[in-house]
Amino acid sequence: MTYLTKPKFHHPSLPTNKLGFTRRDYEASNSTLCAGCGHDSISAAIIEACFELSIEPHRVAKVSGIGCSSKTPDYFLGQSHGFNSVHGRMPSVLTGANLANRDLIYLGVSGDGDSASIGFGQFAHGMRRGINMTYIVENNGVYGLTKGQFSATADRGSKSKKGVVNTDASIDLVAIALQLGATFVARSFSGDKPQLVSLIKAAIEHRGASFIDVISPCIAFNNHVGSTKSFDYVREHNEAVNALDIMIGREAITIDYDPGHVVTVRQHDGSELRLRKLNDDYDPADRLAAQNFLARHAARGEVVTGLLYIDPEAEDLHAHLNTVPQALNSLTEADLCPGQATLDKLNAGLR
Ligand SMILES: Cc1ncc(C[n+]2csc(CCOP(=O)(O)OP(=O)(O)O)c2C)c(N)n1
Ligand code: SF4
Ligand SMILES: [Mg+2]
Repeated sequence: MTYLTKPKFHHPSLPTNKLGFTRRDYEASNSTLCAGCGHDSISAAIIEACFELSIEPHRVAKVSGIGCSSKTPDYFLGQSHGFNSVHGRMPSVLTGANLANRDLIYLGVSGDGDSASIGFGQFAHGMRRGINMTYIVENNGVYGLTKGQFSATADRGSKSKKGVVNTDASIDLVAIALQLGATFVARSFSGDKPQLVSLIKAAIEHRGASFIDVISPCIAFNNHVGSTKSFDYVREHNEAVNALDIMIGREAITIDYDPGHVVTVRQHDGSELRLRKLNDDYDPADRLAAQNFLARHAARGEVVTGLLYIDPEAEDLHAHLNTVPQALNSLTEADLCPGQATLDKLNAGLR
């Protein structure tokens, strides 16, 4: 059986958010992934983030490709829009939907195979165009769904379950996203729910291309000694540069911080993010320094996590293209047809 619905019953005293919804209202079918798969923890973090942000489920559009990771939108936000596209083609489907209707919150869910192997070109163009979306890669270094072949994010020198050593150089999607102009770039770990929930909330609030690479161990094919995407490896080599304590501005600051310990990032739309520094030298507003920092730590086998880069002045694709604010399906003939006189003038200008 590939589809199991969850019972709707829940305890009457479950906490509710500002809309009166419980966490159960953000769930969907039961997961059919392997018990312990990192991807299920990411689904739980998405549910928590949307619950805490009090998002109306019908305002979210989930778009994915193919893979165990791309199956997960079936397991969260059951009341939202969803489109399970072709392997590696999620970004273009999401771009089209976003251009047609900017009012929805776009959540792109993909895998390392889906985004760094077959869909690498699509990933790159999604990042450089500044589509207003939260793009999550559930990165396990293998093609989990097709039984554990190395993907393009597998580190050179890491070992497969059968002991084969990967000889290809790896693609670091965070480094690529930084280079191509994504305006919110983060890395997290499926085993660190508080960090992941805060990053997802901040990414949803950011207007522009938000990318989160989440190391998400595949317990069936890539969780052994010699893998650099296993739970043990990531726990031992995780270096978090900052932590988002409270993130949505508009709310009063209720925690006292040591001066100099917190960076407040004021975004274009007036929202604010508050970052607690874990590494005093790390500046998340400096794209070049972030690239350098990442490369130096990657060479030492370290996994740098946290909010790695943010451009508070970011604008999205609609601002770049100067599109109309309404959803395209709400435009009438009067909006779309410029009239005979304008057409005649246009045609005359082309003669
Ligand atoms: C065009 C095409 N090529 C190949 C496949 C076979 N295929 C299905 S999922 C997959 C890899 C999925 O890996 P990833 O995106 O990392 O997801 P995971 O299962 O690891 O979460 C492949 C190669 C396919 N479905 N379609
Ligand atoms: S094969 Fe790997 S990625 Fe797929 S569900 Fe199982 S543990 Fe998760
Ligand atoms: Mg994978």
